Amino acid sequence: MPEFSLAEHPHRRYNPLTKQWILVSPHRTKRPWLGQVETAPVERRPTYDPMCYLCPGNERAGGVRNPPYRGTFVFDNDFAALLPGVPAGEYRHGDLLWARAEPGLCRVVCFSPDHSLTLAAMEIGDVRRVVDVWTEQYAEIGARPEIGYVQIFENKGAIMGSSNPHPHGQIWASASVPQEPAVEGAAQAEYLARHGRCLLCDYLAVEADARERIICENEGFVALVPFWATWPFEAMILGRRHAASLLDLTDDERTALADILKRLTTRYDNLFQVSFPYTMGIHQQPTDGAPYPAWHLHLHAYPPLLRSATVKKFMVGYEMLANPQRDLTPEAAAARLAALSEERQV
Ligand code: H2U
Ligand code: ZN
Repeated sequence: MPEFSLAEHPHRRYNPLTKQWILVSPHRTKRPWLGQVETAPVERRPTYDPMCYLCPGNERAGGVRNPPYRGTFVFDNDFAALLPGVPAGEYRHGDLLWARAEPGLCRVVCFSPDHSLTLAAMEIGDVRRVVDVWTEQYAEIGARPEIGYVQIFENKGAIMGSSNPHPHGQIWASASVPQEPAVEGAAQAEYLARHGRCLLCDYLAVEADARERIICENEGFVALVPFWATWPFEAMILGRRHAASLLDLTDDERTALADILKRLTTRYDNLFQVSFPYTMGIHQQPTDGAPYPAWHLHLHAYPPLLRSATVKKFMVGYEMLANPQRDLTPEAAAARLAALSEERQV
């Protein structure tokens, strides 16, 4: 029998943040691809779209008109999934039916007045202003006594469900800590209790040593394909220093975060020569007032594209019934992303 190889043999990988497993089938990337291969036309957008509900001066669905903003612009989501002032209440039938009222709020953050831009195409200084707005929003919303967690994210591209190509992201804040950050928070706390060190500080040290999955890096942050990545070109942005939230970043680190965001998203666009769709978000310390020494700020980017601008990964079959699976190894994905230019080619 040949020796076990991560690059050759089917195996499972463990995600220490979520305690879930992923099936990796590297031998399958050798199978022939008989599906259609298409190239998507590169979409060119105007800098202003009179029909866009996020462009400066335009009217939104609820009838409110946007101000003639020149930088970033934040407003309360007109169709908010979470609402403030929900009456406290619980519905319970033993251990079987259980529901609880969930107050919160939702906001939309326009990254730029320019309808044609994306984070990748924006100037670093303008991306830095987005980081500043995220930080201010996290501080302001998180300070509210009824808010326990602030989720900042961006859905980019129609296939990710984004309703509008205007550069924007969302903030959903809730009373309780939602599932994903709760699981990651518990895993980080458990690791700290067991090892006396931070899970993601230790993980970053392992990756810095292995240098097999790093995409790009700067003084403050490292972008890498995690060992346990589920999506083909999934990435994680990790702070080099143990910061629990955006509030703990220094001025230089905020600029470094803007820099790594622009560089990673530019590489994404260059990969298949298309404005690359993804869901990206910031995971950070809850704002419920409890101490969180184990929380290490990080970002996840989950892009669905698989092998071209039109071939998308779906989580179906085995993945819905058993566990997620991938063919391309995280090492191969990282090597492809690391080899790309940081000059915009799209
Ligand atoms: P997405 O593109 O990620 O769906 O974000 C756009 C958000 O903007 C979405 O949550 C909100 C939608 O509810 N929205 C408004 O608040 N006002 C509008 O006039 C249209 C869309
Ligand atoms: Zn617009």
